Amino acid sequence: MMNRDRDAVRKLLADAVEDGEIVCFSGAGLSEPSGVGTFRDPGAGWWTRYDPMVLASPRGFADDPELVMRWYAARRLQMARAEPNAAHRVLASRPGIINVTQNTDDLLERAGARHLLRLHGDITADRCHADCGHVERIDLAHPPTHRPCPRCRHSAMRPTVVWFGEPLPGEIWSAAEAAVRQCRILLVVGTSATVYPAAGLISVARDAHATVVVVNREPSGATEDADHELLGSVDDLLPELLAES
Ligand code: BJW
Repeated sequence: MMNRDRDAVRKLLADAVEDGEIVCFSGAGLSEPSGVGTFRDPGAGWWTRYDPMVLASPRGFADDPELVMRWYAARRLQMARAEPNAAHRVLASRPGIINVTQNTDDLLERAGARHLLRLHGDITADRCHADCGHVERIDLAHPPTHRPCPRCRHSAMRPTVVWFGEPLPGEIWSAAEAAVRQCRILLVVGTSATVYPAAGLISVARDAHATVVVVNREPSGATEDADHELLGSVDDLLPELLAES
């Protein structure tokens, strides 16, 4: 039966964090209190207003690269204005927590997280779409528009993120799977848990007999696998659940 007891969860986390046995698997809800848009929240989520296949797929980029880069410029400006919130800060302050995130923003890094695996890439850089090897760091406050790759000139520059239909970075995925297989607690934070293979980490944790703790504003794709589910905002709940005793 699902347990919603905050004190029980706080105790579980306190024991496991000392032993370095927590993996936090996060999504867009972690950065929502910082003012970064989510993807599927009714009304506010990007995918409730725009077609993900137009903005976040190789086909969409081939069809209209100017549009895709304008959308990334808008998101980059939003991220440039954002600051890490209390949830980023508490996750980063606990060296025993391995952060596996689907988020492409740099807020966990800016909060000081040291052990961080980014499954869907990093929006703070662009690379050549044809993979000639050219990569450029981006100033989020001055995002670039559509432009050719300056090295190979055959293709265009694009964000170093993972679009639909593209594979996740292999080494990062393997490291995330290995960490989840070995953890005692998988803390699932601010994700609809609907995008694969990332959401499959929850089954990996279950198969390895880890305890699954979900912290989300509403029930999600992780609900049925949760041993504990706490509903609320991450910036309220995580500092309380991970408070040092
Ligand atoms: C709060 C809160 C607060 C809010 N406090 N909570 C069937 C058809 C077609 C494709 C597929 C299919 N089945 C599977 C696939 C594959 C596909 C997929 O999963 N599709 C499903 C959607 C159906 N997956 C892929 O294509 C992946 N690649 C792949 O499978 O490769 C295979 C391959 C192998 C070998 C060769 C080639 C290919 C890639 C997936 C890439 C996802 N990319 C995106 C965008 C790019 C990144 C960027 O620009 O930033 O990544 S999509 C978007 O979704 C983004 C996110 O990382 C990802 C997950 O979203 P997330 O984080 O869960 O956000 P939301 O908005 O969904 O949820 C937020 C939650 O927070 C909500 O529940 C809120 O309630 C909550 N919340 N505020 C607490 N304050």
